[in-house]
Amino acid sequence: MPATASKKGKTPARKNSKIESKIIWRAFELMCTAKTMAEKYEANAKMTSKYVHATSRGHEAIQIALGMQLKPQDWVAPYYRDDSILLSIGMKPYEVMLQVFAKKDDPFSGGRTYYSHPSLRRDDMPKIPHQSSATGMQAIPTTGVAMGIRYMEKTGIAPDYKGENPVVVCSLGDASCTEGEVSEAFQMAALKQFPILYLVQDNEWDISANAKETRAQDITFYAQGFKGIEVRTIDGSNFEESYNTIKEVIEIIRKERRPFIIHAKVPLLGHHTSGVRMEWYRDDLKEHALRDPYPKMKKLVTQAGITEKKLFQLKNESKPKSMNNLIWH
Ligand SMILES: Cc1ncc(C[n+]2csc(CCOP(=O)(O)OP(=O)(O)O)c2C)c(N)n1
Ligand SMILES: [Mg+2]
Repeated sequence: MPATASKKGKTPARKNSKIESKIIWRAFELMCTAKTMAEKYEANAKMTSKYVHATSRGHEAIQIALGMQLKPQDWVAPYYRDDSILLSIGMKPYEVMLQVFAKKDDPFSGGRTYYSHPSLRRDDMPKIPHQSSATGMQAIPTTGVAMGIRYMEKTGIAPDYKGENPVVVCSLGDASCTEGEVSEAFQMAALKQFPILYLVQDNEWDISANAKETRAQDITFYAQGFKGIEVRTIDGSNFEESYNTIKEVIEIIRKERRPFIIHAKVPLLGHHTSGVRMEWYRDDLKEHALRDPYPKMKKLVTQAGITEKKLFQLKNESKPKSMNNLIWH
C-alpha cells in the first residue's frame, strides 16, 4: 500500500475490522436506492437527459462508506458523480431528483445548477459549500474551510466538539487532480497540516480519454511531491475495505489535525454523463462490470447473516411503487 510519510510519521494501515450488521444493512439499502435511481434515469433517458446528469454507478461503495460516517459539524464537497454521498448523508431520493428536473424546490440551488451540484446548510447534516461546474475547483475552497477551522482552533474560538473535531472532505475525480487548483490546495494542506481528506475516486476516465492518454502517474505517485500528506490506496468497490479505511482516517484527522488522501480505485459503470454515452468510446466495459460493487455488497450482506426473507422485505421497502419493473437481481 503506497503511502507518503507525514510530518507526524506514517500510520500503519489497520487490518479490516468487523462492521456491525446494521451498518451493512443500511449501506446495502443505500446502494440499492442509488442503483435503482440510476436505472430509472436510464430507462427514462428521453425525459431525464434533457438536462445533463451523471450518477455514481460503480462508485457507490466508497461514497456510501464516506457519507455514512460524516457528522453535522463536518464539511464535504461532493462532485457531480457523488449522488451516493448525498443519499448517505441523509438526502431523500425525491430531494435529489428535484435537481435532475431543474425544479424550483431543489434544495441545493432552486433548480439552477445541474444534477448532483449540491450546496447545503442543514443543522443535522454535514455542510456543503456551493461549487463550480469546472472540475477540481472545490479543492481550494475546501482547503480554505480546513484552514478556517484550524485558525479557530488555534485561536481558541472554535466550539467544543467533545473530541469529535470537524473534518473537511474534498471529493475529486482522478482526472480533475491533473489541474493546477488541486496542486495549490495540496501544497497548503501539506505545509500547514490542515484537517482535510481528499477522496480521489479513480475510475481511470477523463470523459472519453483514459488514464494512459491523460496522466503520467496516478495520485499516489503525484502525492509523493507533497510531503506531509498521508496516502491510502484502496479498492473503492469493496464496502468493507472502504468503510474501515475511512473510519480509521477520519478518526486520525479528528485527533491529529493533518491531511490525508484516500485513493479509491473504482469501476465506471454508468455513462460519463447522460449526454456522453459510454458505448460511443469505451472498450473496457466488460472488465469494469466485473468490479461492480453491487454483487460484492450482496455477498457481504449474506455473510453478515441477513437472510433471504429479510432481503426480500428490504427490496420491497426501499423500492418506491413508481420503480416497479426496475432491475432487482
Ligand atoms: C476545468 C475544467 N476542465 C474540463 C472540464 C470538462 N470536464 C467535465 S467532467 C471532466 C472529466 C473529469 O474526470 P474525473 O475528474 O476523473 O471525474 P469522472 O467524471 O471520471 O468521475 C472534464 C474534463 C471541466 N468541467 N472543467
Ligand atoms: Mg475519472
